[in-house]
Amino acid sequence: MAALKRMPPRSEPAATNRFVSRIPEGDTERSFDPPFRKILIANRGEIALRVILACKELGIQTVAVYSEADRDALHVRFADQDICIGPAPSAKSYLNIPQVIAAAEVTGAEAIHPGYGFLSENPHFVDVCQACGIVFIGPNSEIIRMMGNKAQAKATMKAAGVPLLPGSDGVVDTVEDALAWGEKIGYPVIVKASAGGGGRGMRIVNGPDEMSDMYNTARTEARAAFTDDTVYMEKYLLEPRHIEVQILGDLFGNIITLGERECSIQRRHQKLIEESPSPALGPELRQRIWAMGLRAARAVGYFNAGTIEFLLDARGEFFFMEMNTRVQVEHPVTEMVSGVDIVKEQIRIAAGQKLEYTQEDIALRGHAIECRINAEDPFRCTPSPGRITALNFPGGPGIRMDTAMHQDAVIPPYYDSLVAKLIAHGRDRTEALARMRRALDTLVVEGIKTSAPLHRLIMDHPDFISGNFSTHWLEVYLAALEKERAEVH
Ligand code: MV4
Repeated sequence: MAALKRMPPRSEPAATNRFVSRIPEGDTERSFDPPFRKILIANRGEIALRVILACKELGIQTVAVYSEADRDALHVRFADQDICIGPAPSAKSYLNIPQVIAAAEVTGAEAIHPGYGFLSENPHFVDVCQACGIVFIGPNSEIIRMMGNKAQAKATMKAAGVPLLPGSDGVVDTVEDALAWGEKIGYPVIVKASAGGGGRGMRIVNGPDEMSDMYNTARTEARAAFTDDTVYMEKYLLEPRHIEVQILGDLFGNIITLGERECSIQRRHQKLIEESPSPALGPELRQRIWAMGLRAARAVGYFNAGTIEFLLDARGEFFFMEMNTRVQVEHPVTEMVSGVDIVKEQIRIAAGQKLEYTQEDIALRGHAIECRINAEDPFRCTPSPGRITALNFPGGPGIRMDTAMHQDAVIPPYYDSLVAKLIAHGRDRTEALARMRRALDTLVVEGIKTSAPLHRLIMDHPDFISGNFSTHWLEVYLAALEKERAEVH
């Protein structure tokens, strides 16, 4: 290669132009061991693509699996190999363990990345992978099994000294016990399915007169949804915030945190907006919640990427709610403030490599916010599958979009409605919000309806701008919007 011609030295005096370079020297040829030769991605959509991008950077070959509805999907196009594993319904394809394992075996994939959802928190799948000599990119099945049982997870955390809400110690087997716990805890209480999480099999009980009905419907719903109908109880917080702590751990017992995410903007137990750092935490509370996230992870010998969910009350007290043993949808906000590629770290950890970072290496910078773009009518909350006829992806400083959308893509009705995650980073929250507004204004998705217009309204709302909101804020705001529309029409 021809050497670049050096510019002649400038004649102006440089004395007034002093600066400090933060660019490290001697870092041009850092080598690394590729963690695996080939990975199968047992997922679809933006997260399958996200994993493929990490593999490409690491020099790892990729295998995509897909259902008959996803033949033309981008994760199939960008993988090195692809295998159809069944018809459109996920039970017959993305959840079909024998088909996924067979695809890994015929392609010689050494490891499987499960993404989120589907098989990502299925301890049986992890056991099958192990029996077949395939590395599961995540924690082991014992950790997943324990955290999947929310009553058991709480008992473990209590023993470790992680703060919990006042509640039943373990499962509540009869209405009589439920009434006794109701008196002890004090109303309102919430009945939650042990096998639940994310809102299903949950009932709020305002007084003893409601207990029998609510307890029984919670159990019936839990039986239908999870076959496991055991439930536990805890104090119901009226306007909590949902704050979660991102953890990374390796197989050598090193565990670090990448800080917290604020996830209170949700509807029907689906998060819509996430950000980091949380506007609700001051430095002292932030340190305490991180320390408890680390304590929770250490208590179970956690490894790979994980998230500890807390509820924060109006008085600034926080309580362990549950632990997620997968990479989360909202991991990009943490990547934007930490500079850590969480998916790459997951892969390296699974291959038995040490964490690339110590806690001291982690310096969180600025503010990041994510809007989940769903294929749905934003105000009616109904799905809007179909063909994408025109697209423009926002860009410019501080913008990232994780998506598998493409021109003429058909969004199938069978799966989650998430079609894109728009992430904005800035020096502070004000700059991140300004960048998000500008990105939403230049995002074009035609042919389907998306939640983008709702996000644009939220970005201008005084409560959102001030950071003053709880988990119920969005429901109240949507009801107000609905009322406004009813009056106009
Ligand atoms: C709670 C809670 C208040 N107190 N737990 C759990 C799953 C998550 N998606 C919502 N969850 C909640 N758990 C205690 N102890 C409030 C919520 C909650 C909620 C509950 C019922 C109906 C709507 C809700 C919306 C946001 C948060």
